[in-house]
Amino acid sequence: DGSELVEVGNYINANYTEPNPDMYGVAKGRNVIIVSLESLQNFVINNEMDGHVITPFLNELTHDKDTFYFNNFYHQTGLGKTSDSEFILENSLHPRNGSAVFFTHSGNTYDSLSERLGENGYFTNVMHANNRSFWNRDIMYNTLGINKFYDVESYEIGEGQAVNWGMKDIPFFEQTVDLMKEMPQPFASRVITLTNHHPFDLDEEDMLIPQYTSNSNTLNKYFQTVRYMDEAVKVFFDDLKEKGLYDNSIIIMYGDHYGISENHNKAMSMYLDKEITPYDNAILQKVPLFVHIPGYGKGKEMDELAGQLDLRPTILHLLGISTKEDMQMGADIFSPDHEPFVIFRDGRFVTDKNVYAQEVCYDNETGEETDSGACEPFIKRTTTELDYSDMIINGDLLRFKEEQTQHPEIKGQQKE
Ligand code: GP9
Ligand code: MN
Repeated sequence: DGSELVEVGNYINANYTEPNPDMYGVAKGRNVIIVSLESLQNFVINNEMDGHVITPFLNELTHDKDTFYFNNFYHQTGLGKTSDSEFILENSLHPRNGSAVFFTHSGNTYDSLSERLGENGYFTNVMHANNRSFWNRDIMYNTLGINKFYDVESYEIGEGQAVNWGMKDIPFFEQTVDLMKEMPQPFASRVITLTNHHPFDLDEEDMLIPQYTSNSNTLNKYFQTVRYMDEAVKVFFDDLKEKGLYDNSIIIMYGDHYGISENHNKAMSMYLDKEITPYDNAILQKVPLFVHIPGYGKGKEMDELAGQLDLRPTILHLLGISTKEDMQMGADIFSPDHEPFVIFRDGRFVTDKNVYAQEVCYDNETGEETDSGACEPFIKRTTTELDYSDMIINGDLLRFKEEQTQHPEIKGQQKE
């Protein structure tokens, strides 16, 4: 009931961090372009495979003056994969354990990023060349208050323009920019790529680097599709510039979840030239995050430890939109008070000092097992936060918040 909302609300209020005044509103009024980079893990950034650069364009962005590149940023998804990353971005809540929240709780009331952007005059939409019912998106996007879903029907897939799961990223981005040209501004578009998806199939002509050689066909092909996606992002930036949409936008890009599962540890161990422990598996859940603000000029590489739940408050604050009243569990990454503590959906966590995985406490610097005392307080906090997040979702608690804000008299009644 409503009293649970009060309990969770107290927890959330206690964790609220003030925005960084230097960053608050720096992208106010701009179009917002959020790119979900399919299965992109951070280990490929500024790295090579057999002497081949894997992500040349993204590497450039890591030292671009208009870009903040976060090299210590984690995905927090569960079984719902891409849809979980969308849920996290929209709500700054944890997804559900053991099932996809897009399927199980698409009828809830949420206080989504899209809804908040809509209230602030944005035309909100998602662009993704797949069937609209995949991951129950058609239903969930309505629930999240997203104005329009540009699904596969909005795209024309010409001869040779599809591979693997569907439309190739390069023609997808090209048509995406054409569609953006027609949108009312300011718009907020979430753009979801697809080519770099398991089993990482490509047409010969799109293979810009060779395959890796290991016992894992998956890892061998992964480098090639990542390289292709990198090229696609470059095309996207070029097109945005060419079509006049670049300067007045902010572009946020992040990896949605891992692409290489623990089943490929042997091959990964060969590539990284080290044994893969549970500590390493946790560290491998890093995905890159880029916050690109054309013309900003003061961007830099950031090693603040953060996760996907932090995206919602970070984005809203960059646009000068307050989140003080919001039921969110992440915090603005740019806030001076942002805490280096990332909780994974499965109960693992990372702090600046430790990594907790398989019920073992590791030293985050050395990767060595360490006294569990250091992890103890964070184990408790992890359980509490995951429980509270589940309480919000399972109890559909945000519907009470809506009643309270829309009908202040109800709030008064509850207080008595
Ligand atoms: C499907 C795409 C991939 O539309 O988002 O989903 P995933 O399998 O990565 O969750
Ligand atoms: Mn995905």
